[in-house]
Amino acid sequence: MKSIFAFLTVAVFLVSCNPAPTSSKSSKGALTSNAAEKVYVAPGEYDDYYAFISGGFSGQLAVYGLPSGRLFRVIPVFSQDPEKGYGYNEETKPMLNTSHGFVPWGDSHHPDISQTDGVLDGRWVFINENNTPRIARISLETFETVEIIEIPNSAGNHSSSFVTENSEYVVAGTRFGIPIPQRDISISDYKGNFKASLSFIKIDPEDGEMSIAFQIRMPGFDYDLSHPGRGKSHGWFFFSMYNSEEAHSLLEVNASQNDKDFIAAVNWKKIEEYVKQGKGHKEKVKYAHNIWDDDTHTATSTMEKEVLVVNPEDVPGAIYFLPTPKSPHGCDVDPTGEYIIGNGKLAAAMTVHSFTKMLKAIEDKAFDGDKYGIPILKFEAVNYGTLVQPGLGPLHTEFDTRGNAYTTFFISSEVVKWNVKDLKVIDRHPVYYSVGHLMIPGGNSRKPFDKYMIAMNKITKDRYLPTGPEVCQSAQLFDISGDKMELLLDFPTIGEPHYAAGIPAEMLMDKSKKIYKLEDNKHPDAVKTEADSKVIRKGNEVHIYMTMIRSHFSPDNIEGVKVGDKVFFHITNLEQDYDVPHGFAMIGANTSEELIMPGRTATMVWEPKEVGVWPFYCTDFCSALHQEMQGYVRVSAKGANTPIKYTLDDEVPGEEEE
Ligand code: RUQ
Ligand code: CUA
Repeated sequence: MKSIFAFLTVAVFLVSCNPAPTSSKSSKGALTSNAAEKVYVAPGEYDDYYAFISGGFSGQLAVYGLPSGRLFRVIPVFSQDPEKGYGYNEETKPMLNTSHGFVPWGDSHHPDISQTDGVLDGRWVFINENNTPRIARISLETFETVEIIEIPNSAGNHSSSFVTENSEYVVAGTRFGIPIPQRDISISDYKGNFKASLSFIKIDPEDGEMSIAFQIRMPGFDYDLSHPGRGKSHGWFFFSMYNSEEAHSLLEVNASQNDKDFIAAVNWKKIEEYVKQGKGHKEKVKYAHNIWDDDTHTATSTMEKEVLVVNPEDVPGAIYFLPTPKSPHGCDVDPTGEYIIGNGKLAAAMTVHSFTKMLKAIEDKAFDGDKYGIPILKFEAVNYGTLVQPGLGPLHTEFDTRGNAYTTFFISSEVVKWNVKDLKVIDRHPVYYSVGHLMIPGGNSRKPFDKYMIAMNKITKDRYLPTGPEVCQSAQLFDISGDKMELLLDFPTIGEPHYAAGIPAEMLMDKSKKIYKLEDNKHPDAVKTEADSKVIRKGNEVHIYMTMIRSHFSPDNIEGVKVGDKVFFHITNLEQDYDVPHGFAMIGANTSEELIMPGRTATMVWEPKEVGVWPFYCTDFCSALHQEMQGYVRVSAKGANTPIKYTLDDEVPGEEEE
């Protein structure tokens, strides 16, 4: 217990004795004179890289340019977003459906870009939700969330969402042990009774659709992070874990007792074979699978009822434990696939395991007992070596193409560059402060693009103008092309960034979608010409089929709505030009605006509560006559007999033609 307190004391000490606030005059000292030039992207010019940075407890994914650090866009994923109507309009609400019902918020951690042959292919980015376990897939053509799958038998979906080198699988692993199936038992019965799940989610190679192929039922340790093997270790997946003690209270002490926890090495190819033979058992579960359809512009949510579960003892030779000091957080595999690095948060050294040695140890049966039937490999038999005293509190490691690793140290607030083969520190650089993840574009693949690295920091007090008690979240950009890391730029981020994924801009920019073709719009409530716009009453529902084009709605005067009605605005944006979305907002509506892209349809529900004449308007400044883009709905009393009437310029749309 003492050693933990020692670490915590060091942590507090290091955080609290950071340099005094810098003034704008003195702050440039640490930078070389041409740093500004290196990050300057002139007006109208493009950045070299896209960086997708997790929004942490915002639940979203933010898109930045590198090297400028400019924020381009926040992609709503697990949380409602009133800016875009995501999770508010009828089309996107099903995306946030779960087995717990509609969940408007999530905690997003680790984005990872799809790969082909171990190289980024720029098709999709996946990201995990930690709280209500889910994995999302985002299209890199539309920069929209197109699928969310819930993970059953899981809690604290943290060791996720990493992708194998041909995007065969994206994995999801649980941080919290839970009773599986969930049931009413005493928490003190944790040990042996609480279990964990490692889920392998198949990715359809054509359309990217996810489906849970199998779930491995593991002992109730806390699986923290994971990485796929690559190259020679393709076919394996590595999961770090803490709490091999199976503690259930005051984990900061009770889960820090063992000198070594484990990295679990999972031979997924072997389990895939086993499953192909029809083995494993099905368990009754409930999890939501939500898919966005780009033709109908609508999401559907299906409640799935079954999952295939594999017990490790039934597939001998598929899973091994690699002893790893001490409560490892990050678990990273280098681009060659040979080195597996355990970032032991409480360890004085970094542990590097060798994949080749691991295979040999398995062959030699160099075991050190087992845990719940899973063989523990002898530490010496798998360990390549250790990097002694590199810093305090290692969390995550990324790689370049030159055999170097870059590790973040939370407690000593620095990034350390070291050579993986020689186990020698080459360079170290302070960060401001308490760094979590770092990211090199493609750093998770066989081909990193090793020009820039960003460090994502948890604490930034004194780095920015204060904004009350809540301080900026922040990233720092480094040039890593030379021998020494060079700090270039600080830039704020949204939420608390965990991991990020980066990709050269040229791989995405040309395929970025510009408009939705009206003729391809298969939304059942779309109207494709003004003449087709109309209003229909069905009992106490009023359906308004509306169009929008610069700079009016059709219809723009609607009468015959009554208090107690449920009014559906089905709105189609008729524009077919890039960069002309229109918005829609209705006074008093208990929802967000709609922001509708050219050629798309979206639906907003409004339940008027008061008699009167109520205006609506376009929220997006779309033309010189944007302010004129407005209209009215007349609302009569509940029992009134005002007939339905809808007009544009006092004419019924489409009537002249008949
Ligand atoms: S975590 S700061 Cu959510 Cu990936 Cu390590
Ligand atoms: Cu349309 Cu403003």
